[in-house]
Parts: sequence; C-alpha cells; structure tokens
Amino acid sequence: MSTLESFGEYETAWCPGCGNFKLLEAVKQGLVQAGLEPRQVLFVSGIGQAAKAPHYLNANVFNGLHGRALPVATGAKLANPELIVIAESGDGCIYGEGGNHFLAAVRRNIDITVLVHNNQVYALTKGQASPTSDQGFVTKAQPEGVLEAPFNPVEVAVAMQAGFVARGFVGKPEHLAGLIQQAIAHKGFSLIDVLQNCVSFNKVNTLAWYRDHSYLLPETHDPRDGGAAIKVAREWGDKIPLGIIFRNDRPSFVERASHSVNLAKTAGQVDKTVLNAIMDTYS
Ligand SMILES: Cc1ncc(C[n+]2csc(CCOP(=O)(O)OP(=O)(O)O)c2C)c(N)n1
Ligand SMILES: [Mg+2]
Repeated sequence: MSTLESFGEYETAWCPGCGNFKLLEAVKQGLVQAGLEPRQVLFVSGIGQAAKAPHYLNANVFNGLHGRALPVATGAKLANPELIVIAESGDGCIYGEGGNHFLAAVRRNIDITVLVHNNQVYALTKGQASPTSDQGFVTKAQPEGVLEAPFNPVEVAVAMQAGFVARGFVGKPEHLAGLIQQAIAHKGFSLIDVLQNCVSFNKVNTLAWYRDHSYLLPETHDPRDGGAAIKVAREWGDKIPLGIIFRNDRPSFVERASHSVNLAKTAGQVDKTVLNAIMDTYS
C-alpha cells in the first residue's frame, strides 16, 4: 500500500509561497487515496513551472514539448491501457500552445486525467498573459491590459461532453485530493482545472482573491444534469464554482478502439528484425 512517502520529497525550483507546492501535495494525497503505487502511474507534462511538478514526484514521467502533453499522454494510454496516465501542465501549455490537442482529447474521450495548474499567466517566461488571463490584466507584454475575452476551459469541456469536468483550488487541498482521486477513477477524459496562485507574476488573482471569489458547489448540484452544468460552468468573477461540475459515462476511446488497443498490447512481441528493417528505411 502506498503512502505519501512512497511518492518522494524533492528540492524544487519554485518560489516560496507558490501554489504549485499545495497542488503537488494534493496529487500525492489523491494517488494514495486512489490506492496507487508509483509504478502504476505515468505523468506527462509539457513546459512551464507547472510542468516541472512531475519532476518532484516518484512516479513514471515523460516531460515533452510545450503544449504537447496530451498527444503523448494519449499515445501512452493506447500503448498500455493499464497505465494510469495523468497529463499535468499549466494553463498556457494545455489551453494555449496545446489548445487544439485539448479539444481533440475531449472529443476522443481518451481515458486520461488532465490536471491544469491554472495561475492565469505564463509564469516560466516571466509573466505574459495566458488564454485564461482576465480581460484588462496588465503585464509587461500587455501594458494596456489583455484585450481578448478569457478562454473558459470548464465551459468548453462541458459543452463538448467531456467525461468528468471539475475545478479545484490549492487553498482547499483536501477537496482537491478528492477530485484527483475521482478523476482517476473515471473511465474517460477527466479535466481538473485548478485555481492556483503565482506569487511572482499574478498580483491580481492571488490566493486570497481566489478564496474570496470561489465557492464549493452545493450537494444539490447534479453533475449529470448538462443544463445545470453549463450554467455553473459559465460562472466566473465573483462566484467561481469548485467541485465536480459535469460528468457523463459515454464509452472512452480505449473501449471504442479495443481492436487496435489489443494490437498495441502485443506490440512488445513484434519481431525485432522486421521492426529494425522498417526503421532502416528511415535512415
Ligand atoms: C512552442 C513553444 N512556445 C513557447 C515556448 C516558451 N514557453 C515556455 S513555458 C511558456 C509558458 C508557460 O506557461 P504555463 O503553461 O501557464 O505554465 P506556468 O509557468 O505558468 O506554470 C512559454 C510561452 C516554448 N518553450 N515552446
Ligand atoms: Mg500558467
């Protein structure tokens, strides 16, 4: 049985007070609650401060290119459906550079969990606006303030009938750990958009701001009621909902693609001489 210690403790490159720390702890807690051992889990990340999170965790990790976590996670899940695959990266990486992959993964209903550290800013590159930055947000690159309307990932995921759509907050780590556990258990695409403070480059949406502007969805909210979910998903600003916003149980891509997935499972038994001959044609 795994414990928090099974997932290790490492030195990080994050600023003191960064929301990433609480998120990392919640991930460990969620994995322990899900009864998972490090060897059963693969984390796939892109580039950014958030994308470093799996470096600080004892589990399998593939750190790819900026915006490209989801195609790698999709391939890994198809190659080994028994693996628990979690894509973990920032709002810029998943919704900006990786935006089209996000839409494709929701459409496919690929059985992975996507954990987005949403600090509403590009932190690693020192504070440019991201797709989720609020209109008017002033940065060195947007001195007049952001002109575009923000991307609402939760609303988009609900509208596209994603399997499991939730929002968490690093100020409520136990609640967040519970969401992670349930997202992993869900058979299909799961999104957890996590409100997370960036102490260096977002002085507007601080930990206190998120605390004051969010609320826990009441038990009366039925995530299987699509109409109610889309209404809740549209809430932002003074009233940001936290919890499971939407869920449905349409079959996952792995179930629908069982023929090719079974082929992939036997890929380990491929005749290496045949494979090498194919690879040689590329050289
Ligand atoms: C294709 C590509 N475009 C841009 C960059 C530069 N870049 C690296 S990280 C990053 C933004 C990261 O923001 P986010 O994903 O929100 O993570 P955070 O640092 O805020 O945790 C950018 C623009 C890159 N490495 N590759
Ligand atoms: Mg970010």
